[in-house]
Amino acid sequence: MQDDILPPLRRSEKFVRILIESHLKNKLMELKCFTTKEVARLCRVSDATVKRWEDAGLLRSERTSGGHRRFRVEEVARFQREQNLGLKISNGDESAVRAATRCRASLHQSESALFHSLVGGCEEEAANKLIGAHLHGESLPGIFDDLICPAMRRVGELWYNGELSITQEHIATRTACNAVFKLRNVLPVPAMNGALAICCAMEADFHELPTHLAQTIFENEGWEVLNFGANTPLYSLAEEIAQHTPELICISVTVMNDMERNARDYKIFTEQAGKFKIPVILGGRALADEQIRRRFPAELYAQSFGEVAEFTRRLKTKQ
Ligand code: B12
Repeated sequence: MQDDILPPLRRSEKFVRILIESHLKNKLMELKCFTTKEVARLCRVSDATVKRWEDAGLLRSERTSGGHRRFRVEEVARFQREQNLGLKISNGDESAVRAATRCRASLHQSESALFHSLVGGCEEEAANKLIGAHLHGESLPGIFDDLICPAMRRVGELWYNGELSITQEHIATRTACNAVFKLRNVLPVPAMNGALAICCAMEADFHELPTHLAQTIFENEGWEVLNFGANTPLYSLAEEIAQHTPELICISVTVMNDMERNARDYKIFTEQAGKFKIPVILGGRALADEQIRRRFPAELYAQSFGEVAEFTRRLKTKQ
């Protein structure tokens, strides 16, 4: 039946149905589709390039009722696969595919998907999981606290139980670091607030991943960051403070080997930080020990990257 010969009530019913369908379509598209900007970030090209692909019919899109382009997840995946974009296999991934298959066969099925990508050394796969979580609205601290940390904790447990070798642990950490760098590259650039944060891990602590996570959190809040990485002597950090006078210092302590020496160096270091009224955040599993906390006073003992982000935001509002 044609629209113009429908009785008035039927016509308004049809109008309401169209409205509901259009609303549902928009909602569905929000759930399962990427915006032009998101596709651009995934493929590491500009928004204009994505629009050109769409205009040329290479990448199919749908339109919202407002006329905006929306790209279905499967369509973007097809396009990336066919064009070898964004999902390219990077250094180490090819041999890693075989290693991953071996690991997947021998390890428990119940491990997280990210865990498998990390232990298998599949950088792109791991990065896509993190980027996917970000695009689906997971916060950055959430990605770190709820995806990366549990996967790395599992790596540590299996290593401790002798089910993963040291080399597999090394591959997992390197893969996690590289995946975090890739995620960092697609994060929207925040408005910079002109503040500087310094982060590192304490001397004799070789765990570097927490320093990269802290760095990314600060950057995401609009801070400039100097990350000195693992194994940073406190006397050397004190010199950097005098030179750069940062607004915040964040030190990661996963393991504490020589507590007496570290406590001595830390006292001198905090005197220097105190002169410039610079707050110090300490984070890491070594700080779970009450005795260690007593010897290492700090403005915050962060137990999660969510707490770091929160603390940083509160500092910012004071400025
Ligand atoms: C990778 C790894 C290594 C690598 C690091 C490589 C690298 N380039 O970074 C290498 C091989 C060097 C290594 C060495 C060792 N490791 Co190690 N390692 C790990 C592993 C698997 C992952 C570490 C990691 O990056 N985690 C990611 C962080 C962010 O997660 P997390 O530690 O759970 O942190 C949580 C909080 O503590 C907090 N947090 C942690 N750090 C920070 C920092 C900031 C700033 C903030 C805000 C929050 C925060 O947030 C997280 C969320 O809750 C852990 C397992 C684990 N549980 O993590 C073991 C682990 C930390 N290592 C351990 C051990 C024993 C060692 C060695 C002593 C082994 C040995 N006998 O040689 C040496 C020590 C070397 C040294 N002097 O540093 C133990 C520590 C046990 C303990 N006493 O607490 C663990 C827990 C493994 C285990 N299950 O037994 N390790």
